[in-house]
Amino acid sequence: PFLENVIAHPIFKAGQATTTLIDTTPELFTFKPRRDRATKLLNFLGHVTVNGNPHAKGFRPEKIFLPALPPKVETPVAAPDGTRQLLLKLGAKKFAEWTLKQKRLLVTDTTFRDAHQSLMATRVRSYDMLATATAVARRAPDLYSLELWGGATFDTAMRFLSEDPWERLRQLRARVPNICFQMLFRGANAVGYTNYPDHIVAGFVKHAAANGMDIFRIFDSLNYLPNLRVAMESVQDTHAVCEAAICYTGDILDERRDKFTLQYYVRLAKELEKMGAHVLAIKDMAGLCRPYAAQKLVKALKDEVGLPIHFHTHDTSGIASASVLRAADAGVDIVDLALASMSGSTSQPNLNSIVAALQHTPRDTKLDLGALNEFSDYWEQVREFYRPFDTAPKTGSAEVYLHEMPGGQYTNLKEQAVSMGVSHRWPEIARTYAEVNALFGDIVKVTPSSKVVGDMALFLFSKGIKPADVVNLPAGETPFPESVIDMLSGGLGWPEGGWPADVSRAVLGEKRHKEATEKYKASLKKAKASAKSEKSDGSGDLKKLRAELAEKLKHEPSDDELYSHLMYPAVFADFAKQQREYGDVSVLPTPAFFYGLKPGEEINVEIEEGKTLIIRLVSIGAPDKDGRRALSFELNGMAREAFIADKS
Ligand code: 3PY
Ligand code: ZN
Repeated sequence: PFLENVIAHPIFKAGQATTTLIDTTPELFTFKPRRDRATKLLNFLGHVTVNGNPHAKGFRPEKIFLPALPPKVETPVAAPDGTRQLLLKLGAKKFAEWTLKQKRLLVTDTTFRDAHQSLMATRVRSYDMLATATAVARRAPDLYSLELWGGATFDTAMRFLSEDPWERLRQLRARVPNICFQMLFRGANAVGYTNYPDHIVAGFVKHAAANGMDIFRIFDSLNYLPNLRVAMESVQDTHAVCEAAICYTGDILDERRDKFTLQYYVRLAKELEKMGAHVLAIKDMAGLCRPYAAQKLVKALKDEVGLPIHFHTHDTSGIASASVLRAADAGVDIVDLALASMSGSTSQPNLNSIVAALQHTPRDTKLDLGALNEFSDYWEQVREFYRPFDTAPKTGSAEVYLHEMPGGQYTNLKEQAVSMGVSHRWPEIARTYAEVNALFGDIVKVTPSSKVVGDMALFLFSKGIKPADVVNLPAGETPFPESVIDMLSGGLGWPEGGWPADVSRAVLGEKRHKEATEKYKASLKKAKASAKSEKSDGSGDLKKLRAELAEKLKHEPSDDELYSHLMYPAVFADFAKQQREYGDVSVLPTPAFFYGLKPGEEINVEIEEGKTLIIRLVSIGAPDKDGRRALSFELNGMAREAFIADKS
């Protein structure tokens, strides 16, 4: 088992093991008891088959799904060098200079992250990504990056898919050695929803970079720049690219909206450049950056800052492709797009069509459209597996300019409205969301601030309180959602100009309102005073946290376990329990994972390279007197039974 541990260690796998690996890696000496992986998987399949997967929303497809055919790829042809090799060779600064020199429009493919976060509640499993990853590395090596991690993927992987997000990162890295990997990082919130201490943010960044992350897009949900500092500096200490984001909201072309103006964005961009960003992102998370606004903004930023500009938008309006093309005309360096069958609506604009649109023009992306179309065909089949989660609007809508909801939140809030039984009143809810935004003084809305606006909107809607009337409520006496109280107390940092005093007073009560005001004033002074963050190394603190977790787990935690636990303690505990019970279920094909098997259905399950189980469900027995059903399987041709309590 010791040798197995060594061979399985990522440093060994990466061919970078020296003898110090043994001295510095105590976990090599922790031996997992031999488990019967097949038995655990049969139990899992049995449970899902009899009782359904609790995360599949009760959906039971009639048909047996055929496996999706991955795009063709000749193996063992090695993946050609790509941006990852360039980054490792040049270092982040020179890599950014290289980026600036490219004439072609560079493209980030968001299919593995934001596209499914925005269309399908972030439910796409590693299995479906891994099946096409080898082809992507070989047939689209000229992509600038693959956005495949961070944002909501970290917790949903564990929470709904029983998957280890760190494993996903390493498995994809093993298949795609050549294209830069990109993640979305929520500044001081890392991949969570609240602010974390500096040393946790810094440790997380370091661990992600060591496991293959190359580009960190860092943003703050209120554009409160001090919240970006620790993450930015931590990235600058690694090999990776520090891509700092300005979150775009409002409309720079509308002169009546004088808060989020062109000057405001240029000022932020210049600050980020000073803070050491290698690349600047325009993060238009709701798809509000209209075509002519995109052109004007990109032109101004190109004139005023020396960094490559990366444009991120969503197609919620249906015309975001026009924004991308206008941005390209204005000289934007990189754009985010999603493969055709995973694009449009609340997702990114269509990668394939933009590639086609730019062929034979000066900004030709030089990507292989035939390959991209095959990738899209693959995803069209895969998307079928996720039908219960696929709830994005079917068409573009100009309503987005009214409610300004980010792509990823739209489907979530709509789901919440369904579960509250008020989905038929959606237009009112959307209006309330817009009114809450106005109440808060018109703010940037993106995770987690967008969630707070949503919480407040649903709260007021369910209580029948009009947002405009909040300021007339007796101060501090209404049981507002905890998230709202925390945000107005400065828990997420501060919006431009602070919170409106009358709203803060009504929500927090006089005493806490005064404290919050003092905190805000102090933050303004501090932001001016500190050129660099005073982050302590926090190693003592991490040691303590690690020891606490060791106590819980009854073994020395790995860094994966430590950071998963620190981000999401309860979710991680459930995930770890599920792993002990069923083993690694990420190896199951997606329909089997969500919907179980039908009698006669057979699946191939590769539990490790070269080790495949052929599992066939033969029959499902009637419940016995204790309500247990016997499920007959064939496992590699041998009869096996699982006894499952029928709780359906
Ligand atoms: C996230 O934070 O998950 C986002 O996608 C924000 O746009
Ligand atoms: Zn997005």
